[in-house]
Amino acid sequence: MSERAKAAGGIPAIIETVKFVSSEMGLGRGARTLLKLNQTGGVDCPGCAWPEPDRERSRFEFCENGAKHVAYEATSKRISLDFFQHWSVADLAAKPDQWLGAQGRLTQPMLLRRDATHYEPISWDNAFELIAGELNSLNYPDQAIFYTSGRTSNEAAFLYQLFVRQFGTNNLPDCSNMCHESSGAALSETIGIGKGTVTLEDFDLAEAIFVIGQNPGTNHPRMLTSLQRAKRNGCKLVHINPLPEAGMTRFKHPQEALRLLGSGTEMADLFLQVRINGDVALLKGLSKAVLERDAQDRTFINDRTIGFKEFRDALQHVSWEEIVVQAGVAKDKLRKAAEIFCTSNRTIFCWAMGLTQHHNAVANIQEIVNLMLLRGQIGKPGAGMCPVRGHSNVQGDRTVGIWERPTAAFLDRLGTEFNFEPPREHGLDTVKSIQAMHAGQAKVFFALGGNFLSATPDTEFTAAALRRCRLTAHVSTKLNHSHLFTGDRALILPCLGRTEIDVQTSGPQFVTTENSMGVVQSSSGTLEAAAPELLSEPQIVARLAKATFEHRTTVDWDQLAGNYDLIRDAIERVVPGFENYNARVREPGGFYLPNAARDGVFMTPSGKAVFTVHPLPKHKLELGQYLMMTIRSHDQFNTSVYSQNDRYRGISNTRQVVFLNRKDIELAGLHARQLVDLVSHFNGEERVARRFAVVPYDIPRGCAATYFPEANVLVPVGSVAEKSNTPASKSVVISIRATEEPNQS
Ligand SMILES: Nc1nc2c(c(=O)[nH]1)N[C@H]1C(S)=C(S)[C@@H](COP(=O)(O)OP(=O)(O)OC[C@H]3O[C@@H](n4cnc5c(=O)[nH]c(N)nc54)[C@H](O)[C@@H]3O)O[C@H]1N2
Ligand SMILES: Nc1nc2c(c(=O)[nH]1)N[C@H]1C(S)=C(S)[C@@H](COP(=O)(O)OP(=O)(O)OC[C@H]3O[C@@H](n4cnc5c(=O)[nH]c(N)nc54)[C@H](O)[C@@H]3O)O[C@H]1N2
Ligand SMILES: [Mo]
Repeated sequence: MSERAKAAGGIPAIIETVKFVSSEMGLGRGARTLLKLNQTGGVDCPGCAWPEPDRERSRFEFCENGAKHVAYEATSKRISLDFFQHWSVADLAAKPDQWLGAQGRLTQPMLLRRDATHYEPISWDNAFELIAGELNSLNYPDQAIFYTSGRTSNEAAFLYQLFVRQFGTNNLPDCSNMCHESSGAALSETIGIGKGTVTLEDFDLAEAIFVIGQNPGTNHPRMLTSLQRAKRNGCKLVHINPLPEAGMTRFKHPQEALRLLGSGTEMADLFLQVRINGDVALLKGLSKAVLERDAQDRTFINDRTIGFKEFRDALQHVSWEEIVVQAGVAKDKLRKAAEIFCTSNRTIFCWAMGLTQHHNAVANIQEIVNLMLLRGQIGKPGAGMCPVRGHSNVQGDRTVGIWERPTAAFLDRLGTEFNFEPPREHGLDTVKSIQAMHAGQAKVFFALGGNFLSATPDTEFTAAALRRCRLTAHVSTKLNHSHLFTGDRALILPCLGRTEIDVQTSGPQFVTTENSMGVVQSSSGTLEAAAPELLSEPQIVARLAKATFEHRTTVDWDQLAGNYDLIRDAIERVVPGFENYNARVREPGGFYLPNAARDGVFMTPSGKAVFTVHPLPKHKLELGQYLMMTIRSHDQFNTSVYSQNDRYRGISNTRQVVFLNRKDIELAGLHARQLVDLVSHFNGEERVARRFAVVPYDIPRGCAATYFPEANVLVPVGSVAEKSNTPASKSVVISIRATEEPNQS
């Protein structure tokens, strides 16, 4: 453990980037690839979903972490055939995710037979036939589950959902179920669209930006550039987080670092160190302060919203005492934040997983909506809601139909376009899929990307669920734990990554993605395929569909997978907002999807934005219990772990740590670096994670933090957010026990 970093970015970020990229890719190939990243006509960074500037782009539109995500995919390391001959599945299963990912790219389809100890090669044809055989022998289509992770392009995602719905089910869980589902649910109900309402240009106009429950220095580093620019325009920044995250405190832009060599830009004007899940209280405090100052926008409230009176009356019954205790933030600090909020005429609220992964996640976000409606801050330039998405195309996948609860209108258009009757009954989300497999109700699990086992809650329960399947099959670029805790039989289907050249019968293809701000843009790979056997994701879906349906299909799969323009034409006819898709996406920078709320129109049943009333969450921590959040380190992309370091938080050579307040450590009779076992408590059940080192940290009393995915064993599968069913992986109740050292004798 070393000192916590005082600033994010700077020269250490440059050194780290060069080291990692050159070790994975070689320096020349690495540099050539990075210079294409996020350039018009180049590769859309497979890292986060933060947008690129619409007009001028710098030569270096990428960050340290984006560069690492690219190098991780574009590595020159390969998993060869002897690797799988050498390593048994059991031995591989015991290796950490970091080791598995570091072995290089997957190069050929592999099969794990029933009761076999090792994976063996299989041809693509045989692999598709095997899956088709299992699918066609199910009693009914809902016994199959089709997961998607958010790197999948619009084209692959659209084709995939078409295949799944022709097969006859809406069982399309995705990573979004664990991510921004709560934002989608909260915003659709209140402002009539489940997406954010700002564009990048709004950041230049904003007078105040609130960043709550998000760590952009690590997870959306390019966002810091926008925040820095905003600051220089005189915008005020407020950071609301249990942790004083590095990038939000001070930021040295890596591209300016060489020039500046100073201490960087002072970022947040105000830091509110909220307790974990104290945000409903905190946001209610801000709303209360707005009303007390009589700073609400009466015209906006009267003309454009409903439910204000109920909201105001309910708020009167919430006392400042309760607010201060639950938020863990003093009243004068809340007043300072309210002062910034009330004196700004253009305010943006940004948030991510710190708000979406709690029982009351939907309430968290709807309290932001309440606050913003009070001052009419939605639907005008320089103001609005900004849920900052995670995976680079998680928003696009949902737009083109990856959703277990599709609207009737979408299914109608899909059915008309392809001349079939799509299933109407809603399907299973991620948590329900795990439960269905565990209960033996689902038998085939197929994943287009991702690492289902490590990303989902309750690792041991999920492993048992996967083991009860007849077949588990994964389309992947890298080896991960989901390949190693399998059904009776398992398949690894290796695919092209986004950085690679994709040639189909009609010639070289590009794919498209949608970023956090609803911009649809193209992405073309520049590197040779990692191995000759790799297929593109659309090709894999098409061949699987052909094997499964034979003549029972209304779709010309070969034609679509042979020319992605045709897939885009079909998307244009099925999904509103994609008019002239092929032409517009070829223009530099792509195009914006329509967003009524951004334009000030609320597509709710009443045509108005809706105030909502939520109770203060109940916290029932017993003595010796803590509320634990599972968060990302600076050196991982979700379950892909790059190193054991977390530079900004001063952690090196380990991820098995639990961050605790010094005073709590003292009171519990623990000491720094001591190894402890963490026990989570839910409905009388206990789950244990062993041997975590205690780290004293600047975190509120009663709170704890651990890393995802190591701590996922502690997240109970049944502990979910209301309405969105997102695992409450930032609200885990734990207690701490000294680790019993194994008996030496
Ligand atoms: N380098 C890198 N980039 C990524 C990813 C990655 O793993 N690595 N993942 C991508 C994905 S899929 C996503 S969804 C995003 C995730 O981006 P983030 O949401 O920033 O990711 P987390 O590490 O989960 O961080 C949550 C933040 O919320 C805070 N927090 C936790 N609980 C609370 C709370 O109760 N209240 C408040 N106010 N704050 C809280 C934590 O202290 C932390 O700063 O990043 C994307 N980008
Ligand atoms: N406790 C806890 N759990 C969490 C979270 C948390 O904060 N705390 N965060 C949640 C969130 S926000 C998310 S988004 C999920 C993430 O869940 P997932 O999206 O399922 O997980 P990833 O780790 O992003 O997936 C990594 C794998 O994707 C594959 N891959 C990478 N690129 C490609 C590609 O181009 N094509 C294909 N086919 N495969 C590819 C590689 O094989 C790699 O091993 O995890 C969730 N789980
Ligand atoms: Mo995410």
